[in-house]
Amino acid sequence: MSPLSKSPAAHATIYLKDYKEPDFLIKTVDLTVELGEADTIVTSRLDLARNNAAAKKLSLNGEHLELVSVAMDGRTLEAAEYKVDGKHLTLNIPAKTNRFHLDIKTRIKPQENTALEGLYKSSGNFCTQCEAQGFRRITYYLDRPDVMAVFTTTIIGDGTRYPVMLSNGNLTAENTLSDGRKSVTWHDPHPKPAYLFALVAGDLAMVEDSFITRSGRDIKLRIFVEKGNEDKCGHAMTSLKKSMKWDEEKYGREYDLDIFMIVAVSDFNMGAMENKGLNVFNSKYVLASPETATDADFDGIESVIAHEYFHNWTGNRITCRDWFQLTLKEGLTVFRDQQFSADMNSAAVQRIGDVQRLRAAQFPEDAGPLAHPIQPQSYVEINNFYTATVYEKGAEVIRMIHTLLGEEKFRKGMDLYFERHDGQAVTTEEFVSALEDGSGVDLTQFRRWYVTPGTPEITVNEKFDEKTGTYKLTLQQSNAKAGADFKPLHIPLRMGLLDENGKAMAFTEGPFKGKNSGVFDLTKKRETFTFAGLKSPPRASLFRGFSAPVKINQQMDDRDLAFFFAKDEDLFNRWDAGQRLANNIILKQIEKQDETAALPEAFMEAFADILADKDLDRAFTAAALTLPGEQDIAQKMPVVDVDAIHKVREEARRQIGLRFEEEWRRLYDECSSAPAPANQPESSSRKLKNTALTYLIATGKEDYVGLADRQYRTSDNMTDSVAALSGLKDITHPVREALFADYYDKWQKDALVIDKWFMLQAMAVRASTIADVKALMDHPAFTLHNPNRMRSLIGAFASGNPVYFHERSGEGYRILSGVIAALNKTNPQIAARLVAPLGQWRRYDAGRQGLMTAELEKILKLPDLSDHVYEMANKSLHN
Ligand code: 0A1
Ligand code: ZN
Repeated sequence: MSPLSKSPAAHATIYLKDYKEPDFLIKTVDLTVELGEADTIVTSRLDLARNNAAAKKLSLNGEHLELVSVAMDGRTLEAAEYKVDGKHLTLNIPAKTNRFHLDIKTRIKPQENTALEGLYKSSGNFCTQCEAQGFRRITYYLDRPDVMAVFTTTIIGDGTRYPVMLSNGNLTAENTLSDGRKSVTWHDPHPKPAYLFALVAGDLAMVEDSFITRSGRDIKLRIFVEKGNEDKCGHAMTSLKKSMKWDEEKYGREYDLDIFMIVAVSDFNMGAMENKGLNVFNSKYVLASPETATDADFDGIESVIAHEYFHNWTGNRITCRDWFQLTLKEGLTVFRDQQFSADMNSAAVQRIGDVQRLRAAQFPEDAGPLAHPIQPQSYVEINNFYTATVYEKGAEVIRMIHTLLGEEKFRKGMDLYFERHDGQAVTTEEFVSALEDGSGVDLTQFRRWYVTPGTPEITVNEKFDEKTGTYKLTLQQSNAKAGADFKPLHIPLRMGLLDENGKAMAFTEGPFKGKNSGVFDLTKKRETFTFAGLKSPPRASLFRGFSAPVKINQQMDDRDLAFFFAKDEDLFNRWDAGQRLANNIILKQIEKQDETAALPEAFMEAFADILADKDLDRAFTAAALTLPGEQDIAQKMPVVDVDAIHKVREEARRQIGLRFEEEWRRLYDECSSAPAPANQPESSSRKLKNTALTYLIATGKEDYVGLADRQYRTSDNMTDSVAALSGLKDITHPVREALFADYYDKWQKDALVIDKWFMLQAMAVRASTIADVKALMDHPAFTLHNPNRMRSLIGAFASGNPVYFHERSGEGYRILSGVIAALNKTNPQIAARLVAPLGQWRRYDAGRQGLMTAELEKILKLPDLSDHVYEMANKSLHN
């Protein structure tokens, strides 16, 4: 048998319009996996049912498999009775055969699987990753989400090497076989697509807890980790229990098996995976102690644990009909995890973080060659569509539905969605219809969000008639990516009016009469809202809470922005006004080509006001006092000048550091010693303290290098340690070198902690950076084959260090394309994810454009170019 022939059609495009129901369905699967050191043997019995009377052939997906045997209804088939190529096993099915079973035996080698898809080994343990199309690397199957089957899985292996053997559902049998091997059987009663299948086997430690559901069922909660990490599971477990409770209270959703398991593995392509009853996590999103994880890591764990848990209803019980519907589960589940985190923490700070992430990752994607609607219409490789657009913009789309319907009607719509579609594989259209029917709100025009790429731009025009006291607000929509047949979207505009002192002016008429804030429906290309009966000209605070994922063009000078920064009662808009103000000022300084010019007084005063406001949440203050990032500023330049942005921003930080030096010192001390204010977590204080530290270091005074040194040496938590290193990363100074050396020495045995060490150095902006990055690639602790380690150096360099990634010689680009070439062979999924920074080439000067496109062309000429990398590089170059 020839298992690995060449794929039939190279880089074929798959279209949503070609979707067809499956010809056959699979009712049950009985899977036996015999784990071995040289070979793993997978035997499956599939119970199949005809779904299309005319179908003559059954074509099962299978890749990187060796077929050992196939039998139909008990009769082993001859080689002439089926066809195998690199992607399928195809059988003829007689016309009258409506129900039959297949027994298929395959041989695989998980220990050689570097792609981390299907069954693979991580630190000596077996684990699986089947989303989106990994199951076809385990056995021949109808590997598509609209084929949902009941799985029974038996795992057989050496019980001393692999005492823990797990799969989905409930444990039903555990035996020792006559040959001494261990055998364990799991049964999952919920029909599911193959992408939710999971299997884990290894010598793992377990941490156990329980949760009583609102109907009184006692659920076992188990977290499995490598031995020695048991004491780092507490936060993950607490987060899980909070998530379970929250989903019951907020959405009425109860857990549906008797056991919920999480396994942490150190080699994982993504963050985590929602396999039914057996979530597999990147260890980064499970393991934490204050000594080894930062506050940001703790927040990340809380939100990823919640995300995967929430998928049990939005993703697993109701799944996607096909992969074009990915946002059905991902947009909705991100929205739910954001809501959860907002409820657990400061809602305003959470929202600021959500929007920062959207603007940093999704806006550039939507403005560049890889732009796609949240429901793509075609793809070459589905793994390339686990994007910021499908996830983060997808979540914004759900949030807009929530805003348009209001809390109560949204819940009614969601209830109907769960009731109507439980146990089904559905489309986004079915989701929107359920929300419409449950709420009674018409979403006809709103549906355009699903198929429109690009970020809408809203141009604002304001007029006030003194005589009549009438204010006219005109908004115009446009979208550079949507093309000539642009159709206006239905956009929720949450807004309020302020008087000249910053006091809210209640609406005098209309549906929000007497209220300070309301949601208006923007549905036309150009639309005017009139507000009458006003005594003085109002100032409009628009898109409060970022009520729609749009860009706003509103004429505001520095004074206007400073006004909103100081006064807006909407904390999100307050923060945003500060960011816009800082952006404008930095862009003006760049234009002047005089980076040392003094910052305008209006800006300094606005900063001073926030610094002095003791009533604000410290985490909010920290966010408000942090300048927009270099990439954020870059998005506003016609041709990005990475060097000018860096210089001007650093100079602004130096001036702010010096101007408020006393204040920063006071804040630093206050936040280090005084306990966090009641109702604020300690992490808020650390955030503000470390913001103060970076401004103090920015003054350039030697004293503050000493302060960072002291902070590092006396720190009892990773947040403060990393902040000290981060504050010093850009300078060349004996203290810096000593601290980085000490950190490595101290933590070399803890991979997640060492990832931070690589990342900080990859993001350093100093003359030796390129040489440092190259040296780090040769460091004994570096490997391209662990995704976390690779991302911490190469990902951080390409996406987090604009100055040196875009260094004029092109060396940064060459480093990246070399890594892409290497990973194209071993882990194409991860290789493809690295292409995007090169795809931004149109944003740079001619010299850099030439260098970046040269690397893309080189990538396209690689021998054995994977579909993954091909699609990203080809679109990056030609779209
Ligand atoms: N569904 C997961 C994301 C995920 C997707 C693909 C993976 O492997 C290729 C792994 C995880 C989530 O949204 O968390
Ligand atoms: Zn997800």
